[in-house]
Amino acid sequence: MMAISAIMLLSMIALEFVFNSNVNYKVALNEKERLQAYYLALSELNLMKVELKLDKQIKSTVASMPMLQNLPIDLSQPICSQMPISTGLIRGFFVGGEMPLMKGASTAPEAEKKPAAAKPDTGTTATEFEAENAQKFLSFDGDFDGSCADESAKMNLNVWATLDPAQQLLAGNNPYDMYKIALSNFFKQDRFKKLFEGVTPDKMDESVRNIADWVDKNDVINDLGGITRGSEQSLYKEDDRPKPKNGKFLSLDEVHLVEGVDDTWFVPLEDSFTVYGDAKVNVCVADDDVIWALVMTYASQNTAIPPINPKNIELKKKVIDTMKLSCMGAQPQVGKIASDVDAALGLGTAAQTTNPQATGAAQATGGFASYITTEPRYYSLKLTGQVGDTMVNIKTVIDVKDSDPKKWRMLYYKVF
Ligand SMILES: [Ca+2]
Repeated sequence: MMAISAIMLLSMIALEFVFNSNVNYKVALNEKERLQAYYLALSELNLMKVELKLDKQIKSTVASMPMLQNLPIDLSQPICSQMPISTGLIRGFFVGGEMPLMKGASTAPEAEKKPAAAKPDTGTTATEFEAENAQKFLSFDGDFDGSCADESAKMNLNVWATLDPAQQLLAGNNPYDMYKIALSNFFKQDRFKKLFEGVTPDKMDESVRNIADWVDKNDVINDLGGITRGSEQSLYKEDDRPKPKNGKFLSLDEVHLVEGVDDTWFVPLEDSFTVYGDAKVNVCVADDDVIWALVMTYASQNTAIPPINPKNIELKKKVIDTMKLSCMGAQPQVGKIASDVDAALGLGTAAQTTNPQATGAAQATGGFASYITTEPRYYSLKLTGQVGDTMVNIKTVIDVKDSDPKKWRMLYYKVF
């Protein structure tokens, strides 16, 4: 009996030992893979930075080449979003026989059919060399991938931090109210109807009002038209509830703290918002829904423009198509885009529309040019490194204002 117990005990200890060392090994392996994946994600970050640096350079080169000017290339989209570099892309490009060098001299399938010994004579030596190098370069374990987005293509939820709700204008809404109307217009679009099921238009306006109140400087609830309604804090009575910040959101996560902001609609729409930059939206890169919300807001502020029905899909298409056309080329001009949009909205000829901006009332509402920009500045990057089943993500936001990438500020950095 004693012997049997001893054997059982010993085998249990042995089993435990094997189990433990197996766990330790797996933890160590996981750590190693995680570190590898992290460095792969960092490689992707650096490649994205190279793409951003080359962005302007490549665009101006393309724009200066008459041969290429007639190609239907939309240069307003950042290269890093049109062609994000990834191991998949590099492998497909270099190793998959899709090398541009092959074109002209001989087609890829022909080159493949030829015997290996004859290959160096076919003029594809460079291709062979590059493919071999690429294969060597890609011989590491794992993959990286990424995506980039121009933050100025989104609506900034921090605009109210620097705007005065009590600002008096001779005509129309002040900018504080105008950006609230723009955000409401965005939410109320037909396309998002399902997201807002059970939420009345009044509730949507209240949520917008609460977002503005969260970041604006004062402590009172500000309704449209300079009306105030008691203390902002009255909406956040629970002791443990964070109170309005009277300052800018540091990230979109903070927006969830605002009364009335619901995950059911805010999360799906989050990609349309930013906390970086100014109020101006890069319409050449923005989503159609963001553009349409801005256009509707602008049109409602300008009495010279015939009233717009938000559901007028044809007009929406016409305005957006017009805008995309004005955005073509290496350096789209804000003034041209604005006057083309005015023309599409039925506001006389393009020549006339530049004048009203000089008059007092129109200056208050600013003309469409005051809503838009074509200069990207803040980019958010999502980078992924993967080794085996281990995946590491990096999310970062960089300010690319300086021409020297070493001076680019990193505004946000998160590894998860
Ligand atoms: Ca307020």
